[in-house]
Amino acid sequence: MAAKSSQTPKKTTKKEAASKKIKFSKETYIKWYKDMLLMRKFEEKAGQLYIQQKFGGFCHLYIGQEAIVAGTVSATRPTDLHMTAYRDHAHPIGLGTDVRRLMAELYGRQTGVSKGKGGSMHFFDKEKNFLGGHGIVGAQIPMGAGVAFAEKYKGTDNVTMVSFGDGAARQGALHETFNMAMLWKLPVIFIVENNNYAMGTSVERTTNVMDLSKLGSSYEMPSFSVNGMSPEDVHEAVAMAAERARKGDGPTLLDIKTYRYKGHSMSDPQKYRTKDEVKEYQSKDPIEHCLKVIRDNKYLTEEEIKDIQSWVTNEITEAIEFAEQSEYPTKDELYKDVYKTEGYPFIIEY
Ligand SMILES: Cc1ncc(C[n+]2csc(CCOP(=O)(O)OP(=O)(O)O)c2C)c(N)n1
Ligand SMILES: [Mg+2]
Repeated sequence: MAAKSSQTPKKTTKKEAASKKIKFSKETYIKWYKDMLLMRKFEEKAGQLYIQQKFGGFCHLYIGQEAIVAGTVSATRPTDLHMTAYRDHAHPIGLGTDVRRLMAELYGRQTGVSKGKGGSMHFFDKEKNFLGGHGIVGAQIPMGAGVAFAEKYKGTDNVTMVSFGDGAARQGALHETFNMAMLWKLPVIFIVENNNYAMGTSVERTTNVMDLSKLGSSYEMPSFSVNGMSPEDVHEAVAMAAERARKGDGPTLLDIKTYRYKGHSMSDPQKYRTKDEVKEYQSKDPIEHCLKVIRDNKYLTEEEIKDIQSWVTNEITEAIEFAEQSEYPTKDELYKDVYKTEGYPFIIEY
C-alpha cells in the first residue's frame, strides 16, 4: 500500500513568518529561474543518458527539490561552504560549477570535477567551496560540523551548510554532532532535505516524531520547518540561520519540506507512493513559480525568456560533447588522491 505523505508543504512557520521582510528583486527571480532550469534540464538529460548506458554507477536525481539549492545559494556568500549527500548534481550547478565538468564526471572522464574518479555521487568543486557528494548516508553530518569547527578555529566568518535527507536524519551520528555543534556554537546550518522518503520508506514508517525540526529540541538548537517548494522561504530561513552563525550564535536546524518527482535512483518502481501525490507537488513547482513571477511582473519579455531556455539547452548540448570527447583517467591516477598514512602496510606503492 502506498504510504500517505506526511508532508503537505505548508508555509514557513512561526518566527520566520513574523520576520518576513525580504523583497526579492527582479535579478533574484531571473537568477533563480535560470539556475533551476539548468539544474532541471541537466538532470533530465542525465536520466536519459543513464538509460542509454552512456555512463554507469548510480544516479540520483534532485528534480523537484531545486528550490532548496536556489534559496540557499542566494542567501549565502561565495566564501561559505556546502556539503551534501549523493543526490548532488544541483548543488554545484547552483554554486556556478561549469556543467561541462559535471557531465564529464558523470561520464567518468579525466576532465570531470573529481577527475572522473567520483561519478554521480561524488561531485566536488573546491573552487566553489562545494565539499561533496557523499555516498554514506549521514556521513556528511559530522564531517560538516568538522568543517564548521575548522572555519571557527581559523577565525573566518564563513558558514557551513550541511544538507542531508530525512532518512539520514535517523543516523546516530546526528545526535553526537548536534551536541558538539551546540556546545561549541559552530557556524553550521543543518539542512534536512526532507522529501519524505528514504528510498521507499516514508518518514511516518520510521518514527513517531513526524516533525523532524523537533530533533534539535533536546540540544536547544533553534529549529524551523520550511516550505522547500518556495525559494523565497528557503532564502529567508537560510539567511536568518547564516546571520546567527556569523554572529557566533551557533547552529540552526532547518527541516525543509520538499519532494523528488523521480524515483530514489534510476531503478525504482515507486510502489510506495501514488501518482496523485507526485502531481500534487508538481503543481507547486518552483521553476514554474519563478517563471510566473517573472511574467506577472514583466521582468522579462517572452523573447528574453526564450533566450534563457535556449542558453540552457545549448549548455547541456556542449556539456555532452565535452564529456564524450574527453579521455578516461589514466592508470597512474588509480593511487592518486587516495587518503593514506605514510607506511600504511596495505597500500602498495607502484
Ligand atoms: C550508511 C548507509 N546505509 C544505507 C545506505 C543505502 N542507502 C542509500 S540512499 C538511502 C536512503 C537515504 O534517504 P534520505 O536520507 O532520505 O535521502 P534521499 O535519498 O531521500 O535524498 C539508503 C538507505 C547507505 N548508502 N549508507
Ligand atoms: Mg529522503
